[in-house]
Amino acid sequence: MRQIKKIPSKIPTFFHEYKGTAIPDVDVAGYRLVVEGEVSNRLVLTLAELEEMAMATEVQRRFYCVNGWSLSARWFGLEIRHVVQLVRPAAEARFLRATSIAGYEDTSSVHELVNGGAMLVTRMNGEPLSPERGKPMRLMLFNKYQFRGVKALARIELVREYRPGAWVKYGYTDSSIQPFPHLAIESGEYLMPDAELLNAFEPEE
Ligand SMILES: Nc1nc2c(c(=O)[nH]1)N[C@H]1C(S)=C(S)[C@@H](COP(=O)(O)O)O[C@H]1N2
Ligand SMILES: [Mo]
Repeated sequence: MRQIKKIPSKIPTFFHEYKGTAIPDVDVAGYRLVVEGEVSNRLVLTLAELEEMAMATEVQRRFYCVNGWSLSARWFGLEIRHVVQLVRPAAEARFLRATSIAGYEDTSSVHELVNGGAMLVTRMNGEPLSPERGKPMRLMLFNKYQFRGVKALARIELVREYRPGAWVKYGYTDSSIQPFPHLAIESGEYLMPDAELLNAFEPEE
């Protein structure tokens, strides 16, 4: 039986790879995002290099979690369509796989990312991303559930093959945003529960 020791008072956000442990800080000076796979122009980018690109923009958009809440904020970064133009993937490489520093991954259709204005985000509401929010860089989707939007990005690959990510393995076969009402949160920065609260959830047997 499912046991909940304590009812959370905050909206749980998710960082599977650090569940129950402290989210480590990231050394921004040593950080590099690698974009590779079936591309003619492999990219290695520092945080500053991405932020200084002329195509970088800021948008006010809402993202949706499959667990029924949504969050609107200002996001600064680079749209995936620019990343695709820069690396020039092979025609067969129709998927984009994103992997976090600690190994959480998900794979999305490049077409869906480009169409939905997906971005590599480095700032939320004008501030650099906090470790909870995916410092120093995250992928963000606005037309699909955010479990595909990998936080604390280490690597992007343009690939031929789809591979199910963490949430699809849990049984979410379709990442389309469902029409039921989501709990709407406006620009909240302090939503991440502490480790104690995360531990209050007992996994289902
Ligand atoms: N690396 C990593 N990225 C992740 C996740 C994760 O567990 N690990 N969870 C995803 C899910 S399910 C959601 S809803 C959002 C939560 O983003 P937030 O913490 O900014 O609310 O991050 C997504 N990106
Ligand atoms: Mo989520």
